[in-house]
Amino acid sequence: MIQIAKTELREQLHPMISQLADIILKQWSNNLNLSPYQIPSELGYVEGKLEGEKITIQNHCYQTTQLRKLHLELAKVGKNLDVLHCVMFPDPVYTLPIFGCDIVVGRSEVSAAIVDLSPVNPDRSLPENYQRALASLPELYFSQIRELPKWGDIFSDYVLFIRPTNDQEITAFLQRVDQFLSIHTSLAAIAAPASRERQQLNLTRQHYYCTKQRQNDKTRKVLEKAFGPTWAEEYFNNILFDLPN
Ligand code: BLA
Repeated sequence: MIQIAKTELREQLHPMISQLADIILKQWSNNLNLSPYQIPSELGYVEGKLEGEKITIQNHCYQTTQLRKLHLELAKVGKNLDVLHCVMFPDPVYTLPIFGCDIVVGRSEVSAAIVDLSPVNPDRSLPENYQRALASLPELYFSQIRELPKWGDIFSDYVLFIRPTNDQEITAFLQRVDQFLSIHTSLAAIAAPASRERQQLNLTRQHYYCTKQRQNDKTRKVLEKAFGPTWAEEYFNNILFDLPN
């Protein structure tokens, strides 16, 4: 099991976030052959405060043969904003979707919970084995489905973007993330290298994904307020949504 360096931060976060962090780290350590991924050591655990509230960020980063970067970030902003951010970027040698998940809790209410296996096919379709596995999951009902932002054309038809309204919906969302991760870790581990041409396309699509995610002004605003615009821009480009070489 992966050890959490600073358990204190996780314990201070909303239970939906600490439960999801457990689910993600368990899936990674049980189902993948992880190697460490070096991020600049000063960015593993970050505290910032410019205007207003203190922000604390904790990063976990790993890699496998097929996945160039598995990133889980937990953040606490002042007393009232908790965030979980997770992306699993494939190595472009493999034609695999990009797993992404974000949970935002403001004043103890979960305002946004999103999870997706985002396609790297230009027609936004997923590989057939993913489609089969996802189509066989039971249908879920959530009372508040949120509208995707303008930059959200990167997401698949299986994206789940909700504002959970009770504990049942929170549990259902967590289960769905667990199922996405079971599917993804098992299918990613058996993926074979793509043709040279396809690898180039995978790279281009990953650039597109990162370019779109960097347009999330809500995330940018939080980081800018705590660390200033230059730091926020660098963090976006080098830690959250860095492009593969
Ligand atoms: C929304 N993300 C948000 C919001 C905040 C953050 C404050 C607004 C909450 C709301 O609309 O209810 C903040 N998210 C952060 C911060 C970090 C973060 C500070 O990750 C990191 C330090 N965002 C992602 C990933 C996805 C994602 C991987 O990082 C999806 C796979 C999605 N976040 C996402 C979306 C919204 C959001 C779609 C709603 C944006 C909107 O409605 O305009």
